Amino acid sequence: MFRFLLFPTILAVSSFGVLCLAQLNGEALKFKLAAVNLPNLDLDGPSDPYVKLYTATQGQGERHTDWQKFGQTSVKPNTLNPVWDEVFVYRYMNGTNQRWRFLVKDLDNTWLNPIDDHLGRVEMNVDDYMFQLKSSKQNGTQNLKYIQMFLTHPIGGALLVTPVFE
Ligand SMILES: *[C@@H]1O[C@H](CO)[C@@H](O)[C@H](O)[C@H]1NC(C)=O
Ligand SMILES: *[C@@H]1O[C@H](CO)[C@@H](O)[C@H](O)[C@H]1NC(C)=O
Ligand SMILES: [Ca+2]
Ligand SMILES: [Ca+2]
Repeated sequence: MFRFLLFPTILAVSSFGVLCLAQLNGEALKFKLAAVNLPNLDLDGPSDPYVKLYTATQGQGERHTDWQKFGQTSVKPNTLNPVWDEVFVYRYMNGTNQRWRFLVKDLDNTWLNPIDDHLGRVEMNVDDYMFQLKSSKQNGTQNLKYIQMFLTHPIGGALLVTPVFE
């Protein structure tokens, strides 16, 4: 008898849950990545870059463990100007101080050189990214291609974040 009672309750809870999620989930940002002028840290040809994507929110980001990985690109072999194909989806919630940390690395993974070199790093507040997107739209640009973020550690290259609208 318990079973018969339980069933409608679960239905009601789950549809309520869907409504809540729709409100809390924020806006899905889609973007692709490219980079220009990366440093070359290989002796036998250009770097083999890839990117690790991390995020932290409000009151976080001081400790290393605050950063959660939410994506990683493929490796583009032998190039200092990689264009990655992956489309990343990020749940944006305005005003919650979300931050991105993107690490660009060079795949080494050889016996002599087992640790991947750093090709650059950038951190950005996602509200700032959205502000830049909005202001370039207001300037009447259909020709917005990307938001450019300059890399540090080491300094040199830049990461290009290209919004994907579908
Ligand atoms: C975020 O919220 C602020 C203040 O409410 C608003 O001015 C801004 O346009 C919002 N930004 C986005 C990307 O929705
Ligand atoms: C948009 O135009 C304003 C005023 O001309 C300028 O200050 C701003 O930098 C422009 N924004 C972008 C993203 O081009
Ligand atoms: Ca290397
Ligand atoms: Ca190489």
